Amino acid sequence: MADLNALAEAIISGNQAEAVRLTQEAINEGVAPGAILNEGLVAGMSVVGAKFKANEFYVPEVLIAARAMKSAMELLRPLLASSGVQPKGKVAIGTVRGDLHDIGKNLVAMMLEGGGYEVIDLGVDVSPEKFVEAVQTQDVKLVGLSALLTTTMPAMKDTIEALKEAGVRDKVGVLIGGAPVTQDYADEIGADAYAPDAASAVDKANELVGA
Ligand code: B1M
Repeated sequence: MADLNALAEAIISGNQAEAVRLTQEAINEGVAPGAILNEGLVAGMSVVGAKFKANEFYVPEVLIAARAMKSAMELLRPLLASSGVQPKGKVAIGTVRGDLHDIGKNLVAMMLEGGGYEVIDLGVDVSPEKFVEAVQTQDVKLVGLSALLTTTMPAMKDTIEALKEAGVRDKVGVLIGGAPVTQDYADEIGADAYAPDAASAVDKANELVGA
């Protein structure tokens, strides 16, 4: 009998092989893909996020858990698509123009995926135009901007301005973060939310899309 609690535990402990095995077992037994996602993978990643926030887990543990989650997601993704389980929404995330730091952005992307979002990762050094194009061509609900350098923070403002100029600013929520970024800066440039870490990013995303 498929054990979704054990699957959540495998994610929390970052046991990739066990996470894949339990996911496959649940699929074979006909457990609904949405239940495997929410009661197994998302439940596990929520605990990981809470532990990370509480400084009980550090970056390596989160990366290992996210790797287990991603491997299990590979099995589940095609089934979720065909069973009509809707992600909470699409998030286009990237590190802003001029900035090559991606460790934090990748963590945020993985936590968002673990939180039930479809993530379009635009990579690093992403121009405002590229963010605009993602919003215009895909049904994006949230734009996530990451910056690690004080010198690239203004590119966050430029990106928001570009969204306005393209007439798509009102279609999306804008979430920003990165070590030098603050709530004050988010307010100053007109972002919708700021998150200090990857787990909070999921909470903020949920608030913004009403999930
Ligand atoms: Co760079 N670097 N770096 N660097 N680097 C910093 C950021 C720096 C603080 C180091 C220092 O001087 N003490 C400094 C910035 C100073 C400043 O601007 N005030 C700096 C500098 C100066 C530079 C270069 C200019 C160095 C040079 O070439 N002279 C250069 C710039 C290159 C460029 O981007 N154009 C550079 C290059 C590099 C490497 C390539 C060597 C490497 C990056 C590798 C990579 O990312 N693939 C690197 C690294 C690793 C760092 C440090 C050491 C670590 C950053 C990191 O990954 N932290 C960093 C010093 C430090 O922070 N201790 C430093 C771990 C990560 C999990 O945390 O990214 O903060 P973080 O993400 C967190 C939160 O911020 C938040 O959630 C994450 C998880 O909790 N968050 C979001 C992040 N994005 C978010 C988005 C959200 C929400 C939350 O919503 C969308």
